[in-house]
Amino acid sequence: MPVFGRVPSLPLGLVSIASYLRAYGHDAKIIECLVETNDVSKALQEYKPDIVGISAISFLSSIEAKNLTETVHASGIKVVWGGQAATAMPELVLREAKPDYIILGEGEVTWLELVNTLESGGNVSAVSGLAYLEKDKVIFTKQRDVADISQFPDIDWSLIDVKKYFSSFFGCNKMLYLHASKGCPAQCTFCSNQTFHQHKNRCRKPEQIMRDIDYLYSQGANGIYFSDELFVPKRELRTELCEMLIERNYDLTWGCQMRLGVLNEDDVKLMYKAGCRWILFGIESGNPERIKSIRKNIDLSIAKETIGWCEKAGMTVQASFIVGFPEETEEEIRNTVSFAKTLNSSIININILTPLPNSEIYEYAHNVKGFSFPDSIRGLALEIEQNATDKVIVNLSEVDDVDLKVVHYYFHWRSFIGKSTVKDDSYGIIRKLASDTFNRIFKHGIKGFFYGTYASAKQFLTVYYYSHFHRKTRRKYGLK
Ligand code: B12
Ligand code: SF4
Repeated sequence: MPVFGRVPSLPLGLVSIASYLRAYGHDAKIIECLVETNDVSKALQEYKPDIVGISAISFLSSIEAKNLTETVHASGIKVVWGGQAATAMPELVLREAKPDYIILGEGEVTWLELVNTLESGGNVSAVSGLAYLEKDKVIFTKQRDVADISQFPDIDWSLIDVKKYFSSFFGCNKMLYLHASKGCPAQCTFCSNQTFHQHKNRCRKPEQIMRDIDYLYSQGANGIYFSDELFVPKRELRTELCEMLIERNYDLTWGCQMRLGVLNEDDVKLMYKAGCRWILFGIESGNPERIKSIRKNIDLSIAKETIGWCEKAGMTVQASFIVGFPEETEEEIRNTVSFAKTLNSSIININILTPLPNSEIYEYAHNVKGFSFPDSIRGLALEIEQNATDKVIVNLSEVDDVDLKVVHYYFHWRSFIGKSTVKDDSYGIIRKLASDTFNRIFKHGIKGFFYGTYASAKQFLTVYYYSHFHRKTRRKYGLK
C-alpha cells in the first residue's frame, strides 16, 4: 500500500548495493515498503534473509526505519542501517533505533565485506566504514575511502519494477532518478555532502550510464533527473554521454545540477541537443565576500553569461540562493536579491539556511548561537528536515525571521506565476508545476487527492501571505 501522501522514488542506493552483492555471488532482494508490501513480517518469512539492510536517507524516513528495525529484530534477524541520515548521526541512531550495525557512507563495498566477515565468523572490527554498539560504547571502525564507482558492476534492474516509480517533473510524467556521478570536490561550509563523499567526484562509465538509460527508456521513462550533486564535471565523459544520447535520439528529456565554471557555451549546446531541459545552479549569494567565506569558490562574474547560454539554448534554469548566513546583514541580502534579478533565469530560489548535520555551519550555530539538534529521530525529522528551506530553524543572520521568510516566499511566488523562457515549449512554468502536482495527486487515489489538495492549498496560502503582505519589508529588499 503506498504510504499516504508520499511519492515513491527509485531506491537507487539499495538497487546499487543489491546489484553489487549479486555480482559478487550473494543473493539479494529489495522489499520496497512504499510500493510493494506493508507486511514486512510476511515478506521476511517468505524470503528468509540472513541479514536486512534498511535505507535511511533522511530522518523523515528514519521514523519508519526505526519501526521496521523492531519488526525485523522480532524475527531474530540482524539489521544494518545505511544512507545519509544514518551516516550523519550514527550515535543517535544506534542508541535510539538499535540497528546492529551502521554502514557509514557508500554501502556497496562495506556491505560485501560485512556479510563475508559475518558468514566466515570473522571479526567485524576489521571491516572499515562501520559503526556499532559494544557494551553501550559506540565503536567506529577505520574510515573507508570512497569507492571507484567506475569499476562497479552494471545495475541489475531485475531487482525492481521501475514503472512503479515514475513521477512527474518538469513536464515529464514518467521521470526517474539516476546517478551518473557522485560527490563534489567543493567544500561549502553549509553542505553535508562533503563529509559523505570526502570531497571527491567520481563518475560511472558513460557506456554503463547509457545502458541504464536504454533500459529505463525501454520501460517507458520519458525523463531522467540525474541525482548527482554535480553532474559529470569531467568534460570528456560528459561529452561521450551526450553524444550517445544524441545518437539514440530518444523522446526523453533530462535535468541536472551544475556549478558555475564547469560548462562553456559549446557544452551547453551539446547538452541541450542531448535532451537536457532543466538545470540547477547553486549560486548561494550575490556577495563575493560571502562566496569566499562559505568556500563556494565560484566566480560570480560568469553567472549571467553561463545562465544566458542555457536559457538561450532552451533550458529552464533554476538559480538557487541562500539567505540567513552567519551575521548576514540587510545590505547583503539586498545585494543577493538584486544580483539574482539580473540573471534572467527562469526560476530563482532563495532558501533559508538550515544548519545540516556534518556541516561546518552547524558548528557556528552551535558554538555561537547555542543551537543544538533535537536528540531524537522524530525531532530531527519534524523540527529540522520537514520543509527545512521554508522555516527559520535558527536565525544566524542580523535580520528578523520575517525578513528571511518574505524574501524566500517572494521568489517562490515569482516562480509560481513566472513564464518559462523555454523556447520549444509553449507553456510556462506555472502550467508545468501545476500539471506535475495534478499528476501526483491523481496517481495516488482519493486519499492522495485530498491530502495533496490540502498540502498544496496550505503551501499556496503561506506563499501568498508572505509574498503579498509585509509591504515595508518587501520594499526594504527591493521586491516590488
Ligand atoms: C533522489 C533523492 C531523493 C528522492 C528519494 C531517493 C530515494 N528513494 O532514495 C526524493 C525526491 C523522494 C527525496 C526526498 C527527500 N530527500 Co533526498 N535526495 C535525493 C538525492 C538527490 C539523490 C539520492 C540518490 O539516489 N543517490 C544515488 C544513490 C546511488 O546513492 P545514495 O542514495 O546516497 O545511496 C548510497 C549511500 O547513501 C548508501 N546507502 C543508502 N541506503 C543504504 C542502505 C543500506 C542498508 C546501506 C548499507 C547503505 C545505504 O549506499 C548507497 C550506495 O552507495 C540526494 C542527494 C545526493 N546527491 O545524494 C538527496 C538527499 C539524500 N535528500 C535529502 C533530504 C533532506 C530529503 C528530504 C528530507 C527533503 C524534504 N525536506 O522533503 C526528503 C525525504 C524523503 C524521505 N521520505 O526520506 C538530503 C539528506 C541530508 C541528510 N540527511 O544528511 C540529501 C543528501 C540532499 C541534501 N544534500 O540535502 N530525496
Ligand atoms: S558545490 Fe554544492 S554539492 Fe558541492 S560542496 Fe558546495 S553545496 Fe555541496
